[in-house]
Amino acid sequence: MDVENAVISTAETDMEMRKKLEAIIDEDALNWIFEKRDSFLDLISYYRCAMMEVQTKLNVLNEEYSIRFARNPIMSIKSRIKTIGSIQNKLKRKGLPFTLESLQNNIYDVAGLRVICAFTEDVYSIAASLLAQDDVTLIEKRDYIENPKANGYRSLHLIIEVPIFLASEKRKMKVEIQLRTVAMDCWASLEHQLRYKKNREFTEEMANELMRCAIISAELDERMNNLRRTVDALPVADDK
Ligand code: 0O2
Repeated sequence: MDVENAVISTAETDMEMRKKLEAIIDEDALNWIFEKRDSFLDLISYYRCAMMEVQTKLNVLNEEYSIRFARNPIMSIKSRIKTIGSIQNKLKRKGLPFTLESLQNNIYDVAGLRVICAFTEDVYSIAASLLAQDDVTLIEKRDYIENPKANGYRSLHLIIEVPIFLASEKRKMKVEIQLRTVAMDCWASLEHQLRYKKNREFTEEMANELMRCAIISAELDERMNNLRRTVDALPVADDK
């Protein structure tokens, strides 16, 4: 059972819901959810609105690029709201209390979008176009393409703040955007699957092999970029 669905469900009595949730999350999270359920659901819905807002901005950019350059720089967009369990773990890891204030002030990836682009250059053009918009504020940028993580992970991470307009107020909400190429996404998805396989030891040799795969993936992006530049430089033939 999904924690968020259980929290949102109104059909069940509190007692029934508590029983189901006990199997998934710990006592602290459980008490917190029951005390703050309404405010928590409001907050999550604001994050969902902000996520939709940013996704629309990205779709608009993709549409414009497709008209101007006859191709789509964005191949797909995935979105997700962080689960309660994952929020709780992150707060715990950072030694922070499990409160709504603490969540809003310290967890910047409650609303997350993953944008898969065709080429590395598209990652940077889309990021630049988004950040140039006057209602978008950049809070944090981590360029793991320029500076890959020690394990080889590459992506451009942005934390931005955007306004959402509610019936009687305007709120600024944070959204995390991970921009990456198809090759970067392929590596990250497979690495995640391999590394988190249950009850298996992940050896140093495996980590080294993953690193070699990351280098091949970076080379693939580089060669594809070069190929695209060559194709773009070709004279345009007349339509028959
Ligand atoms: P989920 O379920 O994807 O949300 P912070 O505490 O914010 O300073 P954090 O959150 O680790 O540090 O930030 P970072 O390093 O920018 O990475 C956050 C997200 O990037 C991760 O989310 C992953 O989605 C992705 N990511 C980062 N490093 C790796 C990696 O080595 N491999 C893969 N496959 N993905 C990575 P979470 O937090 O894992 O959870």
